[in-house]
Amino acid sequence: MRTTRSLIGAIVMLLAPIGAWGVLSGADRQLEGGAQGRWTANPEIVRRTSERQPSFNYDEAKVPSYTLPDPLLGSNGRVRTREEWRRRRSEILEAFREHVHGRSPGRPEQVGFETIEKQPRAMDGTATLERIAIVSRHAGREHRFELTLFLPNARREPVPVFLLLNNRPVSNTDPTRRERSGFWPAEALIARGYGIAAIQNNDIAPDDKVRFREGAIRLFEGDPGGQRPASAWGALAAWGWGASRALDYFATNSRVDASRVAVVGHSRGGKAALWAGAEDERFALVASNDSGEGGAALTRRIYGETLARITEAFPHWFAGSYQGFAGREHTLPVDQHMLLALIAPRALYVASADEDLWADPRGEFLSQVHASPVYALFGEPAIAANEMPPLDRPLIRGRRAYHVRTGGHNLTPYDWDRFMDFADTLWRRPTPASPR
Ligand code: GTR
Repeated sequence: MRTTRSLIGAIVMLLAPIGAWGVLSGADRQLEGGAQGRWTANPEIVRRTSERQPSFNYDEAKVPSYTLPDPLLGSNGRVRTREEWRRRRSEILEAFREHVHGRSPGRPEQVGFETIEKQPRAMDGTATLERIAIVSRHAGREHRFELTLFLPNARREPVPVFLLLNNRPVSNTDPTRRERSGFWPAEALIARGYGIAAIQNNDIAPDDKVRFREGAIRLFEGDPGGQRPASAWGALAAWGWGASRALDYFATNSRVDASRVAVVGHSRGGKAALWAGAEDERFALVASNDSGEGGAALTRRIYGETLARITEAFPHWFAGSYQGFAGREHTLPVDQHMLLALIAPRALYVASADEDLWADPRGEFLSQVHASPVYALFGEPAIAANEMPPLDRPLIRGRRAYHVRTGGHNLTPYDWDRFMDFADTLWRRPTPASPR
């Protein structure tokens, strides 16, 4: 009797780590080992969130099982080398364009930069402020938007720059610094020797389902009436396009090291930052904060926000075709781990927040896990499903990082400090001592 009971106990213990997630795909199971010390959602936060949003799932045990598409299995068979990955990468990129974000038009016929203001002794003399108008011309039309950039005066050499796609009011990135916001803690970045920049999503494509074309999209398409093609680009792609134009400017500024530019975004801005990094391989680092559904979180993992809800509430963010996958996520040729894989072998930071279950922290972490086979092609170490770190304990693994922070849906000085710590490990490696 006792033996039977302990046998059952042993089986239950063995199954526990799997049952706790209830959702392991084949690949999850493979990457799983032990399960000590990992983050799990706080039951009190789960209870509160489920009460507020009873029609969404916040119960791990109720996440239906799913199987992710294999990023390394392309139309030409299994990818084994970096060279073969290039071809597979184009296939995946194309699938995201066709089914998720739509096709970005690339560079316009002309891009020019006009200095609106230059202030060499900003921030008490510690930084140079530049306000630049980025002017695009195409098919006889013009579009302009503003870039705010602070560069540290203490550095003589070209510096790495963090560029925020700002989805919040412009006061968060105030160039006068009369208003200071933890959403864009510019002084802290300057103090650590980084440049910091921002562009406003709304200037590139208004975040509005009716007016979203009145910016960069109109530059290319004019004002034709009627239906756009199902794979026409949406606002996320337009915001990403704007980030690329900002990078065009950085490449002309001798105080910026354009080979070390990080694109950063929070929430919808984080979704756009990931897409910017996928489309434009000049970005050396991508940091997505609480990007959730349509960002870092796995779409097939039904937890928090869903594809149906996001495409209903924000149809203008995506290509029209994406909505067709509502409730049919399993038929998507891609999932978000493949979006992350498109960034390989470049640096990638995914950040979550403990109270932001809508964005599905675990689903965001699992995307990093399942991008591992692609990073491995470049000699980068894997992140395993059982390695989700505890609260406020960032995991840095080679050129990838992840954390889940205490608190809610927001971009905070804590997040920025961790992004900079990560960048320090990548870009401030001590140069090998020269022989005496
Ligand atoms: C929410 C949306 C999320 C997230 C968020 C934000 O309403 O459902 O996907 O993007 O907005 O951008 O703050």
